[in-house]
Amino acid sequence: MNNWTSDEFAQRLRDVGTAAYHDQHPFHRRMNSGELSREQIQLWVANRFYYQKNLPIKDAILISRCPIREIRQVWIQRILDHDGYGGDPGGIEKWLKLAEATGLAQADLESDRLLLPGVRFAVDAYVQLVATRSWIEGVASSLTELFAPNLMAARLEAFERHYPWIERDALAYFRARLSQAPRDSDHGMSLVLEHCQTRLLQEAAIDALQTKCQILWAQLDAMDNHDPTDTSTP
Ligand code: AHQ
Repeated sequence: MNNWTSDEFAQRLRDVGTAAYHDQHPFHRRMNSGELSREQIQLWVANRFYYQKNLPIKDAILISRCPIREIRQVWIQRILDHDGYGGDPGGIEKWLKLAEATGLAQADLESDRLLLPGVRFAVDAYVQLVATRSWIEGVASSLTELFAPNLMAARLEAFERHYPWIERDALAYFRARLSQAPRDSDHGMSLVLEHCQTRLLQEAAIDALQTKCQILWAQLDAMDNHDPTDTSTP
């Protein structure tokens, strides 16, 4: 089979998100229309923390598997964005501030006390995907962020309108993603278009992105199906 042209390949990558990105998940739809309870917001913040704290781990694994120095030099910024660097406390610190603004204690997140099995296994599957597939498939899996800016903007608007009990400053994490996500997805898209030079690699990139969409979707399934007042979670 012959390769897709660059334009056709890029369009097929975008089509994956159009069909399966988690902005369309019922939990996000209810969040963005103001229907979530305080407990459901807390459940989401606590469970998404497990995703957030595993991002730098995932990115460090990707860097360790990428043989091209120039790519590693750029990709390392993602780790600094989350772990913090110099004067910037980083995204994990911002997420902990968001948690406190929802009424959670930082210890609730650090201890994984509220972590649902479905979220744990979905996030661990993301780290495993990057640890076991080629580095360029790992890059392709991060391209869900092509679709993140619209979701971040909708989320910020929804939180300010429907959840005024969360102070605006606590939403700093999402404001930072408005510029970090497009910067990252521009870089990721250019790498995937440049380094997937066979039809086989192009299809592997599509599969990695589809798998990542399912990883994001599965986390919200777990939260959507959990009654936050039910304290019997294992
Ligand atoms: O805050 C998010 C983030 O830093 C990242 C990094 C990127 C990756 O490397 O997979 N994906 C991602 C995402 C973040 N936020 C999610 C959200 O809904 O708030 C979206 C998620 C993504 O689109 O993959």
